[in-house]
Amino acid sequence: MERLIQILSVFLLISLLFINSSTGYKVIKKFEYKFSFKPPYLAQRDGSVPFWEYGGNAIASSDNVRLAPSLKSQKGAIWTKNPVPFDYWEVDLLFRVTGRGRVGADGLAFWYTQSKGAYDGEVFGSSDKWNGLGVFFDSFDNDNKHNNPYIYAVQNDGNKLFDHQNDGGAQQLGGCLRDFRNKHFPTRAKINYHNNVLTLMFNNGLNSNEDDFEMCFRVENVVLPKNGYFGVSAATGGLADDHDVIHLLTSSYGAPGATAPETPVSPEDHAKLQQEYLDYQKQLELQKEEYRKEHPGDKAAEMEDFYESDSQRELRQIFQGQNQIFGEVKELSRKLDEIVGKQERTMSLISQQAGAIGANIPPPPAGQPPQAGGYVDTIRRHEVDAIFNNQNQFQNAISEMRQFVLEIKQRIDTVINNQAKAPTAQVHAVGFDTQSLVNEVRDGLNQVKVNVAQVSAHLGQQSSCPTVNCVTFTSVLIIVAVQLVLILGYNIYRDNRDNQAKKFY
Ligand SMILES: [Ca+2]
Ligand SMILES: [Ca+2]
Repeated sequence: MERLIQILSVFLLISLLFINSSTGYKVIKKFEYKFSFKPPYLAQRDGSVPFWEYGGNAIASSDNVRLAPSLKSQKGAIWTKNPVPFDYWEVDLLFRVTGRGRVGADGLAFWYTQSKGAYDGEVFGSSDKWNGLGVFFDSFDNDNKHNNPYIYAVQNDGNKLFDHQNDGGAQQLGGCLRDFRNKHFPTRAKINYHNNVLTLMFNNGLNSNEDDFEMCFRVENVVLPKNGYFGVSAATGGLADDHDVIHLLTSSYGAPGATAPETPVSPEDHAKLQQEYLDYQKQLELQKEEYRKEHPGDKAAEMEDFYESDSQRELRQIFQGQNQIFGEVKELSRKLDEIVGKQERTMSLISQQAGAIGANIPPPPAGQPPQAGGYVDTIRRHEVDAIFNNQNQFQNAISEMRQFVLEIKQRIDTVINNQAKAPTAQVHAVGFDTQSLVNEVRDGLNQVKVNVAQVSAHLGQQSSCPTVNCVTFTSVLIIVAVQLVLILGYNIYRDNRDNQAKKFY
């Protein structure tokens, strides 16, 4: 097992080696698994966390370390077993602080101290008067300045009492106001201590972007004791939150002397490193094989799953990408269905309206072909011609009647003139001339009557107008004019409706 771990550490050292070109120096950053924990095998079956010790009310599971549960006055902490052998480091802390209350308490602390702190101390679950650094995620507003939850760092030389009542007060090295409670995604802090500069970058857990960090504070000239211990602790008070640490990943920076001026890597060196890397991989495989033979069914083989291999990572990324594509395609399909549904509804509305228009048209008479367009019956040409003919006959008959009436009038005038010339004729009340004239007038009137009767009979056959004396010449002209206006109006109306019907389709 020891050998396996040694080889594993060398493997990680080489794989995590990178060149920081911006500073012009090679900076060796190395993942330190002995100062880290992470799921899915955070705690082993016996509840222990490899390379770490926890106590107080803390409980470790395979997924996280619950430092303090959401009960009143709980305290818990987890500390590294061994002192940190490197001077500069970066700690990536993924955690959740969740509670049902609008306000929570007390908070969570990250420590780097000369010696291990307590598991049920006074400062966020660990010891006061520490020598080193404390970074506090302080939920509760003790000084009532309405500035919590607050993140801040306090350095102590082992003699000062923490100013709890003022949330650190003047002891703060630096800090920022960030609400880290009850976030949808876990919150994340990167605490970086390099070349005596302390920096805290914070991810507020509002989205799933793991690189969405913002600067909380940066403090220079921070000198921390060497060979300290890492720890995380939490405490609740009258109010309570769950304080869960999901992972703590430590990387070390090489000591100041370990940073070397930038020199180009020669192809020979590169090939040599590559060969060494391949040799180590082979050796690792051999060792693992031997170990499996020696310890068949041993659960320590789980260490293999502790770290994700390149191919596993690639597979996971492909899987995530495909899930995303699948989601997008599903969304597109749903939108397409919506569009098709809307189109069908529109078509059915159009056909309903067309049906309603068709229902208003009377069916064409039997034996007659339906009208073009099939909408409205109309006055036909021959009917218009018949009306004109009737009107002409009316006009002729009326002219004849006028001539007769004029003739009668002339004859009456003649009779009156004759009587005026022969006054003596009064003795004979009715003279020969007068008698003959009266007879003539009577005959003429009879002839007019006969003619009128003939015209009336003739018109009765062709026209629906009941009698001749129902119309005068002026009224006939008015009727003709009204009919023309009606026909013209009707034609315009019909054209408009035809045009509208065309537009509708
Ligand atoms: Ca506080
Ligand atoms: Ca405060």
